[in-house]
Amino acid sequence: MGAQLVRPLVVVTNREPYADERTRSGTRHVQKAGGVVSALDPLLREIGGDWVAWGSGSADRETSPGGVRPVPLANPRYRLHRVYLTPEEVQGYYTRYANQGLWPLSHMLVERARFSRRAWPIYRSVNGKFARRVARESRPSALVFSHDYQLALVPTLVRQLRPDLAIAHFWHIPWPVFPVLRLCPQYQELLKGLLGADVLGFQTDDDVEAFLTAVQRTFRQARVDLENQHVYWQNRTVQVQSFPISVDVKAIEEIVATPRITRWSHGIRRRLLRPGQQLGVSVDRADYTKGIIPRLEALREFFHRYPERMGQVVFLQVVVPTRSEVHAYRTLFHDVERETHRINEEFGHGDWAPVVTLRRSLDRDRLMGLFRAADFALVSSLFDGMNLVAKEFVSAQIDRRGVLLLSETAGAAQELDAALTVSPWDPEGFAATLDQALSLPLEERQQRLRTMQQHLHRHTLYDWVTDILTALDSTAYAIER
Ligand code: GDG
Repeated sequence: MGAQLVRPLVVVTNREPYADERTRSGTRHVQKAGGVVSALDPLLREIGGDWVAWGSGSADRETSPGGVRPVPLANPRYRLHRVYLTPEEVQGYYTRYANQGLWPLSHMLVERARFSRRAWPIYRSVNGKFARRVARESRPSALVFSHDYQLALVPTLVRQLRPDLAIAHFWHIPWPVFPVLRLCPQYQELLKGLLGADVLGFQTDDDVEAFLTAVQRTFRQARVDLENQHVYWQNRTVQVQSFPISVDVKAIEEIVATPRITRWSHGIRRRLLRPGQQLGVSVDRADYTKGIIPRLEALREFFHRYPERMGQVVFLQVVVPTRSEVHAYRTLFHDVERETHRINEEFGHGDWAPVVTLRRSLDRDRLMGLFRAADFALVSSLFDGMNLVAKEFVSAQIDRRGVLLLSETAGAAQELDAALTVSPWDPEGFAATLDQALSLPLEERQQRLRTMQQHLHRHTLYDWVTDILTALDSTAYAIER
């Protein structure tokens, strides 16, 4: 990719792309995992700019004089501006309001959502902290690109401080339907916060429609143009549009074709499989929205219904630790281990264990190598804004032998329509589709992958960002691939 920066860019996210952690012998510089970071870091490395984020690493303060850390360390390409939060702020803004309130609500898992009256003012004031930092670091005429449910108030707060800036905000997770949104006591404030943006991006048209409906039902003074996806609000036009996020398909193809990852990829098959067996994979943050337990239940159902499949499949589930400060996330690990153990006890025999659970993160190159190595991938989220793992799996399948089983309630399903569809709410159906996947002729596997790979080549990560920034200012960027 070649890109030319015409107006300065300021990215704003909750999570920082790089953290510095204290160790016994000094400090360690780590790149953080997660959808948002893996989408934006390659872009800023290419075009440069500024990134404002919460400095969450234990050694962040020492390593960033004046709160600024040029990154990546080995070859600095952009400036990371760290916003520091007190433990009370982290608890109120991040753990409680964002992760125990907005996250489950947006995924329509209403019984898990709790909105604390004490957390709300903290969420608001931390959004203010981010907005002030953005206002301070942004050069005149900069484009601000803020992100997600932790920072819903940033667009309006930045606009109040710096009306000269153009602001795009992208909402990475689903937008809940109005009867669900209304359960949040502060939903009107959240809508007002987001309407401070010039461009408001969502993953799918369903999200856009749900957002526009909420605005229409809530504010009599807003004029909503459903057809052109505009809101006229406080003498401004807010463009509300879907921009499905994607992956850097070429970079993934290149990584998995290197001799090192090719060797690793073959090696993992040799280590895990006996001749004739197929390798299934799933990779998720340990999050209840990803449907890990329903997936394991479907696997159990699968071996019950199709006993002849015993010994034919090894399923590797990588569960990456995340948000361990939230109780529901800590208990999920135990549940995954319990379910894994149950399946292996019930169906395993000799040296064959149907499920292998890996509770740690892998480096990105190996992760892509694992996707290349797999015969099938299970992505069975309950709800998911997009799901980059599904797109990465398709991109990494350069040998074109893998089958993607994808939940229809993940945003990715709207584009990857050559995947086999599964529902985490339908274990029998899930099991039947898995049985079908294992017998899918090679030609059909290839055809399905080819269709999806072509789509990803036409809609890359760079198209996503170009489309958003061009919607903000058609003259802002020249990005060539
Ligand atoms: C949110 C939305 C939306 C995972 N394990 C490791 C690792 N990862 C990488 C994956 C992928 C990313 O993290 C996860 O992205 P997802 O899209 O699957 O999910 P969320 O984190 O929930 O992301 C989601 C996304 O934002 C972007 O808009 O798609 O719907 O929920 O890239 O590969 N990376 C490394 N090691 C791991 O162990 N290096």
